[in-house]
Order: sequence, then structure tokens, then C-alpha cells
Amino acid sequence: MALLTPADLIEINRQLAISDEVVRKSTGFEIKGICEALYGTKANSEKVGIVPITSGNGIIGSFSESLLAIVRYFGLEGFITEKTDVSGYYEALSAGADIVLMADDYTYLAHNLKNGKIANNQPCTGIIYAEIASRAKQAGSKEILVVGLGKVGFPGAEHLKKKGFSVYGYDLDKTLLQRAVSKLRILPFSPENPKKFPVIFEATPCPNTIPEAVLEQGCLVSTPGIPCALSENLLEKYAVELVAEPLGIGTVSMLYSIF
Ligand code: NAI
Ligand code: 0TF
Repeated sequence: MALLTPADLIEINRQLAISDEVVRKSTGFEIKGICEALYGTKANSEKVGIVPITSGNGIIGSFSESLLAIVRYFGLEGFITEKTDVSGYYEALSAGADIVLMADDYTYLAHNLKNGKIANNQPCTGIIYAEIASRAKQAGSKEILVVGLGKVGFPGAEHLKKKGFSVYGYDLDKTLLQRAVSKLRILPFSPENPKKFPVIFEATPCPNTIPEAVLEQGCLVSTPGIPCALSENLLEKYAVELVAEPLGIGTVSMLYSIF
């Protein structure tokens, strides 16, 4: 898994506010409203305990602090445990956490201790970015391109198929592309035979993954992928509406999925 760096998380509140504004302009809803509609849940003053985890590559500077800022941005109460790992988990429970957030190098999870529900960051991120794409004003034609069909992209593509979209999918890994074509009945997209799309959902860990030839003027690109799939030059040239943020949108999707 590609790991976040402290540089990705700089001014997380500002990054979230910018994305929230793009989402509001493009869909008419704020991110929180989209989560409420997507999962049919509402926040109910849950207290979120954030446990720093030292295993593997260890603590990512400002990861826990960013989670706390995100939790608060969406109007919830939260705290970071002083202890880490198992001791931190025990501290979170003892301090009355309703929900625990914690991540090692492979899994970032949210666990609602009141109702037992668990959320994994990867599918929750894919689903919320796909949902945002599906609600964009540009999505009228119901045609959408998905680039990257891995742990985030596949659940997003599946969500779009369930919503009745004509999903075109592309992954450099032919086995993953074939898996999505056969399991989800999406249409394989070939960069050698491009067409333009009004809405694109991208989920890869690489830059420059969206070919210029698929960009419609004023299109919406919804992408959790880090680094950003599009260069500044292409963003400007095609007046792309970009939803891209490193942690908060996926996290709030996890929380609403377990309320
Ligand atoms: P993954 O490794 O499971 O899937 C990525 C897929 O992209 C792979 O199947 C790979 O073959 C494909 N790919 C790579 N280069 C490509 C290219 N040029 N064209 C087409 N396909 C290409 O990774 P995962 O877990 O799905 O994560 C994807 C990205 O999303 C990563 O950058 C990860 O850090 C990021 N992420 C962001 C979150 C957020 O909140 N913003 C949350 C979770 C993940
Ligand atoms: O960096 C990652 C994921 C995060 C997905 C959201 N964009 N790509 N995971 C590693 C998190 C490690 C956190 C660390 N153990 C800590 O500070 O607790």
C-alpha cells in the first residue's frame, strides 16, 4: 500500500474545505449530506478515539492529528490516545470512545463499539468518490470512466454499476481489468481507442494516469489517488472540476457507514 506522508496532510482542514466547496458546486450537496444520503445514517454525538499505531513503518507524523481535525470538521467529538497500539486501544475504550479509528501499513479501520460495525478505508473511499462522481451535474449521460481497478477503484466501479452507470474501466494490470469486466460487466476501455468523458473516477498511486484524449471540457474528476492523476497544465486547459483530498472524505465515508 502506498503510505501517506506528512506532506500529503498539510492543512488538512483547508484541503477538506476546498473539496467540500467543489462537491457542493457540482452536486448541490456537501460531503456530509452525500454521506447521509448514501448510507441513510446521521451522526449522533459519537465520540471518536484515535489510536496511533507503531507497527511496520510506524507513526506517520500528523496522521492522528489530521484524523482528529477531520472528525471535528464533520462536527464530532474526538481524542487521540496518549498510549499507542494495544494500550492505546484500551485507553480509548476506558475513556468512553464510541468509535475507534486506527491504521497500520495495510489496514485503516473504524470500529463502532456500540453496534459492532466495522469499516475499511479502501472500499469506503472508493464508494464515496464514486458516489460524488455519480451526483455531479456533468453525469447526465451516465457514462463514466474508471481508471485503476484495485482495492479502492473496484468497489467504486461496482457502486457505479449498481447505480446504473455505463462504466468504462481501465487498469494497467490486465488481470485486474479482466476481473472487473467479468465480475462487474463493465466495458473495457483502451487508451489506444479513446473517447471523451464528462466524469472520471481515478484510483491509482501514479501521476498522469488520465490520458488527455478522454478529458471533456469542464469535466469532473473525482480521485482519491495520491499523487494527483492530472497535471496542473491539464487541470487548467480543460477547466477540470477536481475532487481530490488525501484522508478526510474517505474517513467520513467510513464513519457514516458504521453509524
Ligand atoms: P491498489 O494498488 O490496490 O490499486 C491501484 C491500481 O492502479 C492497480 O490495480 C494498478 O495496476 C493501477 N494502476 C497503476 N498505474 C496505472 C495507470 N497508469 N493506469 C491505469 N491503472 C493504473 O491501490 P488502492 O489501495 O486501490 O489505492 C489507490 C490509490 O488511492 C493510492 O494512491 C492510495 O494511496 C489512494 N488512497 C487514497 C485515499 C484517500 O482518502 N484519498 C484512501 C485510500 C487510498
Ligand atoms: O497511508 C496509509 C493509507 C491511508 C489511507 C487514507 N488515505 N494509504 N496507511 C498507513 C497509515 C499508518 C498510520 C500510522 N500507523 C499511525 O500514525 O498510526
